[in-house]
Amino acid sequence: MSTILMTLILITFIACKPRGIQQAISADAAGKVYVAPGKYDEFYNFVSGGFSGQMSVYGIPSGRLFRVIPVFSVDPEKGYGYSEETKPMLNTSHGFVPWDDLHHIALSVTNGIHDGRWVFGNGNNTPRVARIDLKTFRTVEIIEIPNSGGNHSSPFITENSEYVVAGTRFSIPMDDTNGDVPINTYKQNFRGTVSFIKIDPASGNMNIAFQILLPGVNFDLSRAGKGKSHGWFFFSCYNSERANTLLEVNSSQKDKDFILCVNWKKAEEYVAQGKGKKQVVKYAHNMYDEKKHMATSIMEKEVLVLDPKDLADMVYFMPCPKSPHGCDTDPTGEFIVGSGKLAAIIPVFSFTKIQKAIADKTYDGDYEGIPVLKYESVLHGEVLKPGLGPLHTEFDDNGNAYTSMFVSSEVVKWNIQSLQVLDRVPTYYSVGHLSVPGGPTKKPWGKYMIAYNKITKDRFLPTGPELAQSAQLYDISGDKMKLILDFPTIGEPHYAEAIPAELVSKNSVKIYKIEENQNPWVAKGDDFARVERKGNEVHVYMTSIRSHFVPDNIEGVRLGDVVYFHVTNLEQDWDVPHGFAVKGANNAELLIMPGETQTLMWKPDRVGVFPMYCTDFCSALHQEMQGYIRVSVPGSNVPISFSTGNTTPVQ
Ligand code: RUQ
Ligand code: CUA
Repeated sequence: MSTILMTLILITFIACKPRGIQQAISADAAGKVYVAPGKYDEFYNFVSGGFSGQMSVYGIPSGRLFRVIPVFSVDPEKGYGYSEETKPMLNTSHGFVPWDDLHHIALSVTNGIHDGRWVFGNGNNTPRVARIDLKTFRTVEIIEIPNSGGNHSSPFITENSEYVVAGTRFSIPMDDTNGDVPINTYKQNFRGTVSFIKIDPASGNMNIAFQILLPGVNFDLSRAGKGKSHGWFFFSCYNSERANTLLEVNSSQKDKDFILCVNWKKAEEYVAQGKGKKQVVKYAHNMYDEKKHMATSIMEKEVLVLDPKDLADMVYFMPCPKSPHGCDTDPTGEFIVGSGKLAAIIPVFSFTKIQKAIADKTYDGDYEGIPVLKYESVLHGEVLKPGLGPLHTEFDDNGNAYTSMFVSSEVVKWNIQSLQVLDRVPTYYSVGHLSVPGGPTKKPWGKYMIAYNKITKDRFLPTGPELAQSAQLYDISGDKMKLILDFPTIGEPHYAEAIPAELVSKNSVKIYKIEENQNPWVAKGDDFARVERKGNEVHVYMTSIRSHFVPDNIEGVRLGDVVYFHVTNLEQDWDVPHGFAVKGANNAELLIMPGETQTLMWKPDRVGVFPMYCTDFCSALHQEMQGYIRVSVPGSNVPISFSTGNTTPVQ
């Protein structure tokens, strides 16, 4: 093990030790984060949930949690992934995958500025990209990525939301090859790809436009160019050693790895000229139809691959010390900051110099056939002694950068032009990503910086072996950064973005119009409520409205039947969902929004009478919102019958 690595690991342990909290907070902090009851926060903060697979939404500056948006993981609270309508959202080429690991957030942008339309998230494990509609705060589309493993450098976005990208963290044998190869043939058989997913400007729908075939390195993070560098994309990568075992040591051998510079406008030209090769692959593409209240999943069969070996002037490698993680472009698009986890400096690259080096062919040889630009020729300069373990950089509206230092547990503020360190503040502890509202856009809103930490020892009341995950809010409106709030988060927060609240709140959907409900199983009023048998399937078309179900007594189901409860919420009032649950169902509840239809599948496992009820406290008579369903023996001649309010005694 190299000594630098040993030192860093040692320092990691020291850094994780609790420090005194006396220096933690500035005197006027409470006033700065206090949002009085009934008042709204200034920003929405969309925070990735890491291994929870979800995204959560907080208010800034209060740190109040508003919502957890289910994305890649099932969510019994909302019935997501449990209702028949939402199950297809989690379909993949591997079948139903009810969990993932969501690291990064990308809010849609127009002209490089947040537009409040969609937020994208990546699934790291079974490579996927999701789109959430900010009118409903619901996941409306998920696309799987072929030729990929560990979709980490994703879903970063171009300045007019033309594309979100997906880069492989794990290189793998390509999907159309016989993947049954010895793992130690990594160098021959494993490749990396970066995918460009086209966003339809009107609908937001995603489609993989092309993939670029690359050497078997580990792509880590990425950022689009903007302003003058619009048309380019930058991806950090580590493991240029192309090791396949004990990466901890074996991928940290070289002094420099790379940032990949992709000229995606050039790639588009090649695509238009028919230069891509169609490859047979298999990946799921899942979409939620807001009128049908229902998702469909289709299996796509082809992807277009561009190979830089045949296509010049499309990709270049730029040396970057050492195992770079974050790769961030400043608001002007001129500067690209590489953060080498094991580097003692932070290199800042100049887009103008990159263009000149390319024009002059100032190369330092090639890497697997791809030109490597000379480090000195593309460097704007290095931030000296920034701290230890630089990971990620965000920007304010005054030409300053904020870099998280994982090992030394601090945030360092520095000037992009002069590269001078201006300020540093401790974080508690081991900070990962940072978020400045608008920080990755052309127009940072400044004011706050939020740090998402990996370790929280001693910051919150203990909760057993696993402690609260945490974020810390800093005021960056002055010269000095000031810690003003700690708040716990859901899952493990990685990246987050924050956006002025009014860009989102004004578009919020309040209800779904019942007359526009096109769900095939809708019952648009009590007159349409019914129970129908189709072979061994029993379909219950049920309505809910304060405070009853129609029907609330159902008989004629037999053991061995599969029962589908299609529940339509007839309410047309904001914030009046009804829930639905039945005893013993190997399923979650449904939570049905006003005007929406959702379906719960239930396979009764025994004979008897089963209660069902509304799970969401919807009115003073919510506890009365209940019913029964009777299950008889197989072959029983109890006829299908259903009613609400029928008090006729049985003879
Ligand atoms: S990462 S803590 Cu998965 Cu974005 Cu850097
Ligand atoms: Cu409906 Cu409670």
